This record gives sequence, structure tokens and C-alpha cells, in this order.
Amino acid sequence: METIKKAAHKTYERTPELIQSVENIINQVKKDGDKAIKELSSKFDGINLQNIKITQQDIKDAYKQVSPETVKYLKFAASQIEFYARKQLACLKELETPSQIEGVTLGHKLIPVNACGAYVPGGRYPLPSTALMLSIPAKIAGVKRVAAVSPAAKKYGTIHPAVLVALDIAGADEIYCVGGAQAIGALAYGTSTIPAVDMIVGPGNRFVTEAKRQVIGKVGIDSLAGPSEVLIIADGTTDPSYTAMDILAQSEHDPSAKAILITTDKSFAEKVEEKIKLYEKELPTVEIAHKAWHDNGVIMLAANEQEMIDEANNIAPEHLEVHTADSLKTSEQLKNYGSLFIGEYTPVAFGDYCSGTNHTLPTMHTAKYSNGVYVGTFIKTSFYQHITKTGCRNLSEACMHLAGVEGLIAHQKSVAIRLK
Ligand code: HSO
Ligand code: ZN
Repeated sequence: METIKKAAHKTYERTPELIQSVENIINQVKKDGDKAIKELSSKFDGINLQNIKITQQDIKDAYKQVSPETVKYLKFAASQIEFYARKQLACLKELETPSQIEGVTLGHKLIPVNACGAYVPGGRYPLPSTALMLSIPAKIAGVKRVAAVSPAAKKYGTIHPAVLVALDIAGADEIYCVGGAQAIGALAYGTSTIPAVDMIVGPGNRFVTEAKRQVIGKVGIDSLAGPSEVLIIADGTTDPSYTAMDILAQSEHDPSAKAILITTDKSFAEKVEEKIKLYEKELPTVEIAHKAWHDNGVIMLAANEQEMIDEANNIAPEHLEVHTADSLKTSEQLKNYGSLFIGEYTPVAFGDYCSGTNHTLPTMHTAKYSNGVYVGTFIKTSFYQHITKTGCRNLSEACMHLAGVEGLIAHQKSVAIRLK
């Protein structure tokens, strides 16, 4: 396939320096707990943290600092996310069945994780939408303790008020003002203020992601997030200005954000490029958007629709937009994506905020084997069996033989002893 616009092709690097400094931070938190959190917040964020734990009063104050419209629309988004999460929950089913062997009952239970940490990034933009996307499915899943963490916003000296309001609306049980690798260390190992959790979800910068990687095993995680991505496949029958703006929407997230356009129509690609140049000038986020598109943006020319589809399946993007004459039909063949946006009136922004699907999604080709955060992320499918005396006799021969093959004689005898 011809590449009209090439990217610098930087990959998300995990350097030895990054690994080491995150290890140091986590060790410091393990050793000094809250004291380490305060020291690290002052060192990295220049924030003099008085209280790590957010109080009811802090939340009340936050409501006063956001507009009534913000509250209204956060509630709207929350209700959409909750609706989808409840429908998805209804698709998850417990199992109990007699087996093929008499006297043997098999099943699985759906058991929510007890305590979950939700990392809401601060950094470049406040992300109240991410606060909703992480906390709501966890609560709907039945997680008892949703402990949200988020770094202080410089301007407020604490978590951004819109994020606090969103966490309150989402039903987060505990909120802590801490970000970066130290937040992940605290959630994984616990401090006197922050009790340890069983699982940590949420996107973050390189430090956060590396910290999540280092605490795997002590806790579960959702995934290791890379820079956000969108792939748009277009056959030239849709409006190029929509495509251009969606590329800019993706690009404004981060200088390392990636947007890819694959089209069968060269003149469409040219129009999209023209529109990007035109629209980006009017964006307050132009600097980031321009850099991201310049450095990481790609345009490819496909010979036909099938080639677009095959390449999309190969790339397995986080977000996949389908801009073709029959986008529903095109979509039938798409297999690898974090979230699919079908048709030209379905921009990623809807999924980012308020249609109801989750925006915490697999990146960097991991959509080939994984999915985004959803209610099921927080629910374990735990197996069980009940075997009667008859069942025991019926399974004994096979079990004892196989145990013998493996030389695991106590296994064999644990059955034999029951046959006496
Ligand atoms: N597109 C981002 C999520 C987001 N967009 C939050 C706006 N706010 C990653 O899926
Ligand atoms: Zn977005």
C-alpha cells in the first residue's frame, strides 16, 4: 500500500532510566508511605500537599467551582455510561450445569473484585470524563471500594474541581490527591492514608504506565496504555471536513497521539490534508495537534475497500472510524479495534464523553487480543464444582491414571482414599 504521509515512527519507549526511576519511586512509597507521597508531590509537581485524602467538604467546595451546566452534563454522561454498563452486566451470566458424568456439577460464579484503584490523569487536561469511565463500571460491577487517585491541578493545589464532581457523581468511595508513579505505588502497597487495592485501572503518562507494569502481580491491572490512536478508513464518499476534524481531535490529546487515514481516494486525502491545515489554526490546542499530526500522522492509499479493511485489522487501532458509503456493511469485516465508530455521524468524541461506551481502550495493537475497560473488567469468572460419592467413583479411574502418568502419587491417593 502506498504511504502518502509518513510518520517519524517513534515507538513508546521503556528506557532503563524510566524503569529505574519508577522503581525508586515505588520503593520510596513502600518504605515511607504518606511521607513519600508528600515529598514526591512537592518534588515532581511543585505541590505542597496538606491532605492526601479528599473530604466531603472538598467535594462540596468543588461543586461551587463548576457551572450548573457542567454538573448537568456530567450527570447525563454518567447516566449513559451506567446504562451501557448495566446492559453489558446483563450479558454476563453465571453457570451451573450437570456435567457429562453423573454426580459431577460444574459452574462458575461472577465475583466482583473487592477493591479497585482508578487512576484519573491530570497533566495536560483535566479529564472528568475519565473519572466517569473508570468509576461507574466498577461500581455497577459491584466493587465495594473504588479508590480514585488524581494529581493536583496547579491552579487549584488539589484535584481539579470538575474531576472531583465527576468522581462524586460516579460514586467513587474514596478520593486521594496523588498522581504519577507514587499513586500507583500507594494503591498497590498501601500507606496509612491509602489502603491497598486489588486492582488498578486507568490511563496515564509513561511513569504511571511503567509503575503499573511494575506492580503487576501484587495487583491486577487493566492494560498498559500507550499514546492514544485513531484510524479512519474512508472511501471518499463522505465529508472530508469531518475526517479532518476527527484527526485533529485525536491529535490534540498529546504530541505523541497518532492519527492514521487510509483511503481509496487520493483526492479525498488531499482535501483532508488541506482542511487540517485550515482548521488547526483556529484551535487553542494547535501546538499539540500540529506536532502530533506532523510527527505521527499517516495517510495511506489503498487499492480497494478490502485492502483498507485488511490493513485496519492488521493495525488493530484503539479507535476505528468507518467513513464509507455503506459503513455498516464495511464494519462487518472489521475484527481488531478497541472501539468502533460506524458512519460519518459517529465521531470518536461521542464515545469519549457521552454515548455510553468506555473510552479506556487498548492501544498499540493490543486490540488484537484485548478489550477496553468495562463492567466485566472488575468481575472475576471463578470456577467451582460439586462432586457426589457417585461422581467421585465415576471420575476416579481417569484421574488416578493421569496422576500416575505425571508421577503425582499423592494426587492419585487423594482419590483412592475416597473409594475405600
Ligand atoms: N480519546 C481519549 C479519551 C478522552 N477524550 C478523554 C477526551 N477526553 C482516549 O480514548
Ligand atoms: Zn479523546
